[in-house]
Amino acid sequence: MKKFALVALSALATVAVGTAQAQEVRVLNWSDYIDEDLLEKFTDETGIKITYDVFDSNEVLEAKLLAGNSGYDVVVPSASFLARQIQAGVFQQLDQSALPNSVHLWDEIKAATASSDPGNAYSINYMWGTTGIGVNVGMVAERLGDDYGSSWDLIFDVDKISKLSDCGVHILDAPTEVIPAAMNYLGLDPTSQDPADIEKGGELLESIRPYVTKFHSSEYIDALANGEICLALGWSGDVFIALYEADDADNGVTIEYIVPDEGALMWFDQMAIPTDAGNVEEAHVFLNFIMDPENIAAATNYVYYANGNVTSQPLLDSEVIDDPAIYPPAETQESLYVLQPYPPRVQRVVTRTWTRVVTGS
Ligand code: SPD
Repeated sequence: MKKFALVALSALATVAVGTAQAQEVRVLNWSDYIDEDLLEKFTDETGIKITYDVFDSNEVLEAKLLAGNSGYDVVVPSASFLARQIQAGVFQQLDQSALPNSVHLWDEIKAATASSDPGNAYSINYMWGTTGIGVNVGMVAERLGDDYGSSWDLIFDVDKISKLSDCGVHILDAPTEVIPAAMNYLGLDPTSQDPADIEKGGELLESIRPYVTKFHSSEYIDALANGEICLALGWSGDVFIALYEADDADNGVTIEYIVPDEGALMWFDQMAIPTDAGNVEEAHVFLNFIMDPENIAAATNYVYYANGNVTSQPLLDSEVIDDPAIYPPAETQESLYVLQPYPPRVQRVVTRTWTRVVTGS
């Protein structure tokens, strides 16, 4: 720990108090992913100052990490990206002796994340969720009828999405999630790494592109909540944030989150410490704080994402723990798939395909 240094300077018994070296931790997390009161609580409890920045794309985070010297002590890649980053030497192994709260982690989630991080040696789960559809109930019912269903048809059937285009459609700018969703809709294995399957997913996306207002990974929260858009391919908790924002605003907007019938991606966001982090001890203190059941329950109650901490579950609001779209029951879980990291050769195909979808060239 860096503490005040008291240094005797001379025989004249002059005593100087050395410059206080404030302890700090620098965290880079997804946008709209924490209750800021929790950050204040961290500093109040530990005396460690926190610098907190946000991002909204695994690809952007990966580029920063691979370039080195990111300047961050804690970052939060999704598990399917983390695996490749561990192999590239981006992260350091966690010091388990500094993480006593890891006893609260949920074995089921640990087992799932171990396929990307064997033994969970480099990361802890922060939150997990699904990638599905956010709907403005009134606007979509007006255009498709009350029985608009719960299928990926809403996004991938040209006949349906073309009728929703005028009320606004956002799709995540997340190639490794959206292309597999399209492959899944086509009846292909969404986890396939065959370039021909990825191309087919891309072709389907190109066919719906004229009806998409924007590819973006965070603006859809406010846009859904304000009634600026009626459809979003987005992340579970973000759609719930929009739902409750609209409720609070009492603006007549009703939002629904759909885990589509055909199945959806289940993903895991993992906190990890870069190899070149400057504040390793403080980073562990932060991870341990996050794993305190009371703290992670507060985070989940605020952002509506499920977490990987089993002891926190009795502390969750019932509108969170009892919502099957946030904590999916076993039967829903059967329709969910988990992605494995793409090797660089396949990742290049995904990136090329996505550029064609988004730019139309
Ligand atoms: N607003 C927080 C969004 C967090 C989304 N994590 C993305 C995981 C994708 N696999």
